[in-house]
Amino acid sequence: MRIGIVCYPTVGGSGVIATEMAMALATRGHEVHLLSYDKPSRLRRGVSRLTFHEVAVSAYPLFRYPPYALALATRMLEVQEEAGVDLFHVHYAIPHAVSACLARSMCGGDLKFVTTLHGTDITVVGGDPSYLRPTRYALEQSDAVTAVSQFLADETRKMFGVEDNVEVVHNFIDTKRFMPSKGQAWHQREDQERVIVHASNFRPVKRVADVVRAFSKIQRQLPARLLLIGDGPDREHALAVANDLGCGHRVEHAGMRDDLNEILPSTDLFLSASETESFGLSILEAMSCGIPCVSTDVGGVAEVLGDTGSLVSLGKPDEMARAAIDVLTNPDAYDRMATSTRQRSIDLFSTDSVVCRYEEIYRRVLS
Ligand code: GMT
Repeated sequence: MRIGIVCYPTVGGSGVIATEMAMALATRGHEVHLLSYDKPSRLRRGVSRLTFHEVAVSAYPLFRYPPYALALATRMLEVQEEAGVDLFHVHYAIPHAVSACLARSMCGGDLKFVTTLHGTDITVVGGDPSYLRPTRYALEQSDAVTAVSQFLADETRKMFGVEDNVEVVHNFIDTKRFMPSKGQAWHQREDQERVIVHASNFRPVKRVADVVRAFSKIQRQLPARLLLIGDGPDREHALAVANDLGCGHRVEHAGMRDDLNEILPSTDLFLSASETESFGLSILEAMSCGIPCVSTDVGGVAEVLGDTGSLVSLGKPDEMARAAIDVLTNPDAYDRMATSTRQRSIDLFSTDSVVCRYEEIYRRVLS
């Protein structure tokens, strides 16, 4: 098939999944066209049959907000005409699905598109009255709509009243790139220092300060350090909280990294304190590396973790700390958790099985 994929290029999960999908589909023999306003950070060089198309938006002084949705619709149309794309797969509804509708209208109705919902496009942004109606319209016009968790599919039905089926297709992970290390776990190392990790875009919804608060309790009882990966608006606040709590010297901010698959295996526990998380891709990345996770029990996280991690209440860093200390003081339970978390990522979330499901959806849409 000739497939156009539209995504945000940033280090957010939707851009990561879309880019990994583009590469996986090209590797499986499809011709893939990836459209975004910048080269996605996860895009690796030298993947044959994969072409990146930049969407350029002109910054005319009259425009307070450059009309990206229009520029994207135009680029989609151009790519369809030049490359004979069979269908587009847009990741994150706003505004990508609306641009797809416009591109379809501009070419006389002959453009198929599948929309994948990722999270805040429904749970936060989609509820904004200024986005709700065009987003609902675009979902109704989509040839297929998928959501990355059952939680998100249910939310979509509730918030948007979309009658048609919203199919659940979970996110996936390359379990051969994200692998456990052959190094030693904390209980086998001489210093026994536990390396705790958190990776996110540091948006308020991630509540990174709660991760720091939980860590502050943990490090009072165990030798530990916290590695914060990623960047965003709450970075300064999180680091200030660490200093206020007197554990700043044990917190390292590693910034944006594209070598997570190399960093995660050398850590011992992943913490996530999000307020909402439709899936939690970074949790899955840690799981695939055999790193146990403690997360708030929100959104679709339980679907990802199953019984291989610990779920705690939102906004209760003390509870998070207790769960983490339990895991990090019992070597046998820790090893069991590390094995089962890795196995779950292989059994349920491997790239091939999930990409196959998308191929079936494409075939159905095209038939
Ligand atoms: O909504 C965001 O925070 C960004 C969004 C994205 O574009 O990365 O993240 C969402 O999609 C990810 C990939 O499907 C999920 O793993 C995240 O859980 C989801 N974020 C939220 O629901 C907050």
